[in-house]
Amino acid sequence: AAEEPPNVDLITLTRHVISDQFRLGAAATGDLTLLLTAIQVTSKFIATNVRKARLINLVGLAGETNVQGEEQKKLDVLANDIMVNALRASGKTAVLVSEELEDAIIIEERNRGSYCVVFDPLDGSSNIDAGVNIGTIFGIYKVRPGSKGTVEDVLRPGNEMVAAGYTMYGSSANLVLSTGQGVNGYTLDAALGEFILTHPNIVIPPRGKIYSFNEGNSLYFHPPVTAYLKSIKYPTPPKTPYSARYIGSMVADVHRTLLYGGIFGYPGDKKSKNGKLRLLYEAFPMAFLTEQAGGIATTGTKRILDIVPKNIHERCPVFLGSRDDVQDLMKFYKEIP
Ligand code: AHM
Ligand code: MG
Repeated sequence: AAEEPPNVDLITLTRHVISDQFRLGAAATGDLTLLLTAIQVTSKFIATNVRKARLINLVGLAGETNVQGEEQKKLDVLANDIMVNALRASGKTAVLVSEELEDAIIIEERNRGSYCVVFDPLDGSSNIDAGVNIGTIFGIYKVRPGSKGTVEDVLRPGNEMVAAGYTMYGSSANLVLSTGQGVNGYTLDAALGEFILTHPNIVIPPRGKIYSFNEGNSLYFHPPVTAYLKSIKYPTPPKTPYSARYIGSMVADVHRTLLYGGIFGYPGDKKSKNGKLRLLYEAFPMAFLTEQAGGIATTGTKRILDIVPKNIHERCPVFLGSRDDVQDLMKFYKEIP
């Protein structure tokens, strides 16, 4: 059989973002495009290192403990350094917040731009050594008018973010991005070294058939969560039970939820009042993407994107996914004290 002719009109991430910004007209200066270019480069660099990790002894512990008291893996440290260096050098940032760093980085005047980036450089660290999917999560704010960049510029609700996204390092590297006009997915073409638009306009199915919770924590779950899980596992016929899928990498679990639908949850429970996930650089970006894809992201009782953060590393309960599924869960929070 004859070989298919190559696609000669590839839409790269940069091309797509530029045309997006172009449509926005006068308001766009091109700075966000340049910042997103810098983020893309970090994702390519991290992807390369994730791929090589087992061969060049990057797995295992780096011998340091991060802010949350967890041991850092070597790849986490590397990914953090890659991002801090590239974002600073881009000249487009004013404030950086990383899961791996206790304090926000305030960019010195020489390199200062007008965006703030909050990120988890390598999320899902418990999966690194097993070669299971991990990812980078990021959210972007514009500094407040008149501000030169302080921590206050990122202690703002997620609904003020101008863009958010993640890169999943799996069988391929997938970058999923929203600049506030829907969600698009790009796949890294390793030969070209470019992210190519492969998933235009991602929309979450209004209802799914999958739930994604760490049910090993059931003992600590509050009654609304327990009752909700029971309702999807033991439904009244003719309804049939949901399937369980839980990778333990938020990026991978959310990625599947965006594409297939269903519900992802990391609740607050009797042991951890606010759950495990970090508001600024895990919950906000994923909530932003979920809403942009037509889904819902809630703590169970309130919209995640409306929370005003008090500190950069605070945690927050998370339920997100298909509209109908998340609404079902919220009903249990309304009905059960
Ligand atoms: P990390 O930042 O230490 O990698 O932890 C965050 C990860 C998320 O990716 C994932 O959703 C969650 O932790 C899984 O937690 P658990 O192992 O308690 O199920
Ligand atoms: Mg994390």
